[in-house]
Amino acid sequence: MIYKSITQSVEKTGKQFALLIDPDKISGKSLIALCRNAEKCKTDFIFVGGSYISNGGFSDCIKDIKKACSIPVVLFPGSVMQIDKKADAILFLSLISGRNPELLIGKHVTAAPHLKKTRMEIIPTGYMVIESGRLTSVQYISGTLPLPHGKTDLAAHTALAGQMLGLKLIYMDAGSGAEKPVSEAMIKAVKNEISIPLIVGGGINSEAKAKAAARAGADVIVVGNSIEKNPEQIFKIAEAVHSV
Ligand code: 1GP
Repeated sequence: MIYKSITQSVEKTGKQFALLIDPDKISGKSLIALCRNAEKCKTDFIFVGGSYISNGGFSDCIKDIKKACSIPVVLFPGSVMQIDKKADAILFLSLISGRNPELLIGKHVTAAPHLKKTRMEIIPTGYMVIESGRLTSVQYISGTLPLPHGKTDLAAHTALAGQMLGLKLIYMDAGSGAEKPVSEAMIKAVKNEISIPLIVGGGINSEAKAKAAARAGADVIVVGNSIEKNPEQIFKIAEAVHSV
């Protein structure tokens, strides 16, 4: 269902907006208020997860989101601990920009039997971490080198290899709070090379950056940090993405 909604939107050259919620950073009344606003501005998905989550409120966070709105919840897991059967789908991430076998297949073996018991939609996703100006949590936690910011060919060929391996989505991420988002040149190069949908996130903190990423070819734009700091910004970002 979720994957179908992405491919249908791509067919119509529509752009979708995903709000990323890190359960460590927001909870209670502010989370509920944010979800209600997300619904008002027709947010397409709520992604939940992060490369490092330290508190135990993951499951409660999803419960609260589900109570507050009817936007599909998609897990964006930083670890096997971030699986919750109340979610609608999971981005089953393989870190194809890195060379760490645990994140290419290892953790997946541990997660697979748990996922089989749930009814959630599994979306095989090629996850690419892109250099962003400074060390981000995802680089540190994954112990992998990001793909260099200016190496557009390498990014395009990595994404193409992911598609040839049968992955259904590519997610290019500069990392949460990145200084520089993924460049428009890299988004264009990757989009030209693949025929599966492209998600882009990390360091997108203005309407202009959201719009630029969508215009360059991103099909789904993810914003976390910036909206966490300024929740009212969600209206402008959603509008910027949907109007491309
Ligand atoms: C990070 O792509 C996401 O994994 C979103 O990044 O928090 O910088 O918006 P921000």
